[in-house]
Amino acid sequence: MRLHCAPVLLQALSLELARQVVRAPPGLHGESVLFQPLTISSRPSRRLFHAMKLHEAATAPNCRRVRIFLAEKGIEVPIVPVDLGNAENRQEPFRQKNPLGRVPVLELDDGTFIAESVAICRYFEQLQPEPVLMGGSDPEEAARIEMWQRRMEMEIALPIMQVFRNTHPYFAKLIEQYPDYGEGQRSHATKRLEWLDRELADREFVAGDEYSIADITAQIGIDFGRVTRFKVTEETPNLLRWRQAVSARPSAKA
Ligand SMILES: N[C@@H](CCC(=O)N[C@@H](CS)C(=O)NCC(=O)O)C(=O)O
Repeated sequence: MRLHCAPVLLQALSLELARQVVRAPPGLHGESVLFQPLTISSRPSRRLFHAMKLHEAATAPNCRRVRIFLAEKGIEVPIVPVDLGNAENRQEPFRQKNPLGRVPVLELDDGTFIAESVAICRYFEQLQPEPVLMGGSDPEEAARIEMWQRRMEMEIALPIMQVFRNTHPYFAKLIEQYPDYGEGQRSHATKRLEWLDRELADREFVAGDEYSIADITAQIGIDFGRVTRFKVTEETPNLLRWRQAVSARPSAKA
């Protein structure tokens, strides 16, 4: 029993202490929170997050998703660059962090690794709920945001990334490419962008009237599409208006 309980209690304690630490005004609305060596004065032996690191690559869209998310929350995490061009992510010791060899990976101070960009965002959403980006305690809101987050992931960002992976010379020496599949994903993504334009006709943001992770996922996918000649033009005016709005947010620079 103890064996099972101990990690759970430790996790709960960490979460509570983390909440105490990060309950500062978010950066876009005030001071940012820097996850640096922390000493909680009444308990100097407990130092949380002193080694938290985000292993990531500046040009990778899934990494940018996390950076934008953190910028919106006003959270800063020390970054460890991973050299994708030289396939650092495909070699040891990176594979010990993520056997799939993908970035981003969040390294917690106890040596735990969290891969998958949305899982990393979820971690920070729970540490610092405000501003709400993944749905608060309202089940309907959370489900709606999740629905749109998944749609933006599966129908917009992923197809655009597959065009790059399967047709761009960058990946030619790194993976086996399927150019026909890549081109198929281009026409799929193009149709889905037209669909998203129609969806945005009657609301400000992807999941409703509030900005959320669904906007971030669409943004990183569509922005990344520039590399493979995706353009947002007057032909999709609602999408253009939305894109200008998310691009004007300070987090877009992340
Ligand atoms: N589902 C993963 C996908 C991660 C992913 O595909 N990362 C890309 C960068 S955006 C990567 O590591 N590419 C390097 C490679 O495949 O060699 C997530 O959301 O984090």
